[in-house]
Amino acid sequence: MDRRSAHVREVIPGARKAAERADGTVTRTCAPVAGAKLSGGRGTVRRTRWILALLALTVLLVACSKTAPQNTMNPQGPTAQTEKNLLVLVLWPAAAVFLVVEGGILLISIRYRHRKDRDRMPPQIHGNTRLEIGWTIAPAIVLAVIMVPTVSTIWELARQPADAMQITVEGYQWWWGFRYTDPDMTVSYGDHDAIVTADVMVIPAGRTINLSLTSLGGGARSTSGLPDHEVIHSFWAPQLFGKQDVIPGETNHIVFSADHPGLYFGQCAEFCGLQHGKMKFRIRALDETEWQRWVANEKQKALTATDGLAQQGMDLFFGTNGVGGQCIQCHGVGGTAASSTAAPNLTHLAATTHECFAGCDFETFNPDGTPNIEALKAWLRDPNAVKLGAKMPDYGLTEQQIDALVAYLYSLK
Ligand code: HEC
Ligand SMILES: [Cu+2]
Repeated sequence: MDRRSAHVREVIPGARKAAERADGTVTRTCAPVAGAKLSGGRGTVRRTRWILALLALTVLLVACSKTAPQNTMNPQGPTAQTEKNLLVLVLWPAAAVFLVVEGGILLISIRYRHRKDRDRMPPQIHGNTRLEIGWTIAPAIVLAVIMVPTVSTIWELARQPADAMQITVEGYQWWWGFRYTDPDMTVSYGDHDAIVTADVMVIPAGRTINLSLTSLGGGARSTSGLPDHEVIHSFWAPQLFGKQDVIPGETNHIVFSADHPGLYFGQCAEFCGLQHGKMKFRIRALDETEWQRWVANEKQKALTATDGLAQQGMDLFFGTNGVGGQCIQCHGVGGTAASSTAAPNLTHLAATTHECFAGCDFETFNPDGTPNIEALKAWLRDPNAVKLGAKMPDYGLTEQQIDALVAYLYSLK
């Protein structure tokens, strides 16, 4: 007589034999004793399961919107189109494999599930060389076939055409800077440096653009003058191009173009610190006329405030009268003494194309086009209160100083 518990007897081959009576029936199996009830109530368990499944489905379906601005399946340029083609190409074989494998699992687990009247253990199979060779070779063939379009797409997208427009993308914690490095994109004053913007990358529609991506640190610079807090970001505008890592000390490239004038949304896709989720950007593609107008405006130095309140703000910004002057430690304003590159360049902060600020966390303008004064005031009152962790300190400005600074900043068209 085997004195071990029933389940031990079940799992050890041979032990079962010992449990078998001479007439072939088994002394005890895993089957619940007739009449035994499950505690807890089966209905509640089933209902909870349904609710959980529905919740999961809801969360999944929320992602399905044809009009979502960051939809990979709705490409608006050749790079995103090429990437989508590859995705769809791989998706079909993957769907077929999924159906066969998951269908098989479902079919077998339903067809051969445990039943009350089935007492016998099914035959125990160990190893099947032909099957194992089969399911090793089949996926290898599928992967080898998929590799051909994948590798050729990688090569195709890595090509950098010589006539492409060059823009350097700089990742900071937590905002994006854009530097237009082509010789015809220099400003018309001072050392004729490159046009520099933040948050919104303005491009000419239809023109091929070669982005050089690099990470430059945390906005503020350490006392040694070197960029601080260098981290890895990822640059991603789903309708125009897939993700590309932005790495300190390295230069990665994205070559892309936008088919039509329009607005495209993007964001950082690599966890880079506290405000990673709000490290957004926009790409504004303009038609040729509007593009020329934008370039001409960006080449101009910052306007000098003439209005009384804005003038006060300008004095505070530069510390002209011995008060203020902190702003120029980090921000640059074209054609003035403020030349720091540690924080967003403010030369044309209030240009209509610069529609969002601080990592596109805030709208620069209200829907009717008027300045979004409240947002900028809240930012200056205490950047960390509206964007936790922001690398811009709270300077304890008075409401009057904030009004003056806001007036100045909105004069920078
Ligand atoms: C220690 C460096 C530092 C100083 C000094 C500083 N800022 Fe900033 N500022 C930043 C950083 C960094 C950001 C971007 C923060 C982010 O988006 O997370 C920023 C963002 C801004 C923006 C939004 C710009 C854009 O295009 O996104 C404005 C406007 C601004 N600062 C105004 C000011 C004013 C006015 C002062 C002076 C009172 C000032 N800043 C002082 C670091 C600084
Ligand atoms: Cu980031």
